[in-house]
Amino acid sequence: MKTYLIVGQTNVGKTAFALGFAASLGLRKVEITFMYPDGFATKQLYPLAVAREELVGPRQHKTRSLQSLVLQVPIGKGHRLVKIVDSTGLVEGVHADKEIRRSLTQTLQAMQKADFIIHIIDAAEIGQASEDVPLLTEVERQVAAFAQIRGNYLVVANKMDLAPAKHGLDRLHRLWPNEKILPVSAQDMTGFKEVRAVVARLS
Ligand SMILES: Nc1nc2c(ncn2[C@@H]2O[C@H](COP(=O)(O)OP(=O)(O)OP(=O)(O)O)[C@@H](O)[C@H]2O)c(=O)[nH]1
Ligand SMILES: [Mg+2]
Repeated sequence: MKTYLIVGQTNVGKTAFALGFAASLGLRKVEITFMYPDGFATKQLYPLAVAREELVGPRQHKTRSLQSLVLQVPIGKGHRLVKIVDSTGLVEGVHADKEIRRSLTQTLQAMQKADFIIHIIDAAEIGQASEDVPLLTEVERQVAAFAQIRGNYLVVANKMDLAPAKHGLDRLHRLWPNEKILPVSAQDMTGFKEVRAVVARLS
């Protein structure tokens, strides 16, 4: 079973994307395994709407553990199981909160084991960013470089429902002319057909 690790800055929609992907497969319920940095793990079955309500939100660092979902993805005439792992938002430097520091270490360790890294970027944020600041944080650039070398990198431009996102997507295409960038809106559930096609091809 291939593992897809979702990474990106906090609040870009990583959890909304993971749950949106499950919804796009027609699921009404999801079983999520929470793996905490101290080694504790727990499983919970949620109706999707409840998972969205409880696990997605505008507060920074809503997600503080690895949260994995095992999903059946249609491939040709059959199905294949894939593991989608959501993670704590990447931050620059040393975060003041010990719990977040530990979960970031956990994310970086998971990166080494993952078969694919899905980097979620808030395209609306990028579209609004001033021209003279780097589009990505240093830690994101390092993650991208690491994954691009390993050749297991997928870029997802989220929040395409917001007006500045179109310009953000153009800027990302200019930054990475050779990278496939999948535009989605985890809120409006657009773009997931293409995501499913890419995941099916890679699995
Ligand atoms: N407009 C819009 N908002 C979105 C979209 N996806 C997520 N959001 C909102 O963005 C905020 C953050 O979403 P999350 O999925 O919790 O983001 P995250 O990257 O998991 O954040 P952390 O776990 O805190 O690092 C929430 O208020 C979501 O409703 C989208 O496609 N469009
Ligand atoms: Mg989250």
